Parts: sequence; structure tokens; C-alpha cells
Amino acid sequence: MTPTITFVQGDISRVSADAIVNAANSSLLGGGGVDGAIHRRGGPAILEECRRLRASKYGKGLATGRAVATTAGNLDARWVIHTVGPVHSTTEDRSDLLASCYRESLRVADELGARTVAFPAISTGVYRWPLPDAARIALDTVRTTPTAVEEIRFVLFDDQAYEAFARHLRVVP
Ligand code: AR6
Repeated sequence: MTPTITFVQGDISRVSADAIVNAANSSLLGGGGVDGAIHRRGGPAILEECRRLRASKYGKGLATGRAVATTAGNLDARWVIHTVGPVHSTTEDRSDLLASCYRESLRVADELGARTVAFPAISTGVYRWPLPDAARIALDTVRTTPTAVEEIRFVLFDDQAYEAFARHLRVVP
């Protein structure tokens, strides 16, 4: 069964889903944007588990394009799936790493048994990926990745991000 893809505009740390995806960095120890909002609202349990991951399996941090799950703390979710987007480059094509964030997050969601997954627009903030291209990669990737997830919800922070995703779906329905 292919998942239903939906969009909402808002703050991803306030949504309800089985799994909420965090646009993290490889340290897994927090940051701004989505990462800041998730840790602020989710509370210290998330950071504690991230620290344990750093002290065990991910001593060097989480590689770009990979994903790992922790508790969701006080968020209205069962898990946070942390993934590390690539920094956008004008000289190197890193699209496959961005696609990998969506694929790996869905793979982890399947392992957990998550049925609903909320994604932010990974790499389009601090990591500067242009929104139209990021929307194309995000949507094309989730539409072609086999998964048992039933609903994929994109939570887009502002009008510009929401429009970029909606426009891509209008062009490629
Ligand atoms: N809910 C949903 N979307 C948001 C929220 C929110 N609360 N806050 C920002 N956005 P970013 P990146 C949008 O910077 O580009 C962090 O410091 C934002 O407008 O969160 O992958 C990490 O620790 C943009 O469209 O993630 C890393 O160091 C999108 O979410 C680095 O930033 C992603 O913006 C990761 O950069």
C-alpha cells in the first residue's frame, strides 16, 4: 500500500504522529531550527538518549544521510527519528544524500512499526537547500520508497515552504 502524503503548515514540535523526524546535525546534541524546537518542547529525555547514542554506537556522530531513533520525550509522538541532511553546495551534487535522509528515516520508521511519520523540509534552513529542489527530492523520494508507513505528513514552517511543496505536487500530481 502506498502511504497518503499530506501537508500542514506549522511547528513540527507541536504535531501528533507516531514518529517525528528531526533535521539534526551529526553531533546529535541539538541546534537551532527544527532541532531546537524538538529538544525544547520534547524535554531532556531526548538529549539524554542522544548522548547515550554518542557514547555507544555513534561515537563519531551520525553520518549525513543516515537516521536513528530516540524517545520523543514530552512530544505527542512515540519516537523522534533524527536524520542529518547535507549542507547545500553549488559545486557538488548532494541530492542523493538528501534523498537518503527520507529513505533512511522511513526505513527506521518501518523497523519501529510507525504508521504516521511527520517530516520537516530537511536541509532547507541552516543548510540552505533551495526550497523548490528540496521539495522535489523529498516528494519524489517518499513516493518511490517502499514502506509500511500509512501517512507521511510534511510539516512546513512558512508560506514559502508550504507553497514549494504544493507547487511540486501540482506539477507532478
Ligand atoms: N517546525 C517545522 N519546520 C521548521 C521549524 C519548526 N519548528 N523550525 C524551522 N523549520 P533547519 P536544516 C523549517 O534549519 O536546514 C540545526 O541547527 C525551516 O524554515 O531546522 O536541515 C541543526 O542542528 C526550514 O524550512 O534544518 C543542524 O545544525 C526547515 O525547517 C542544522 O540546523 C529546515 O530548517 C540543520 O539544518
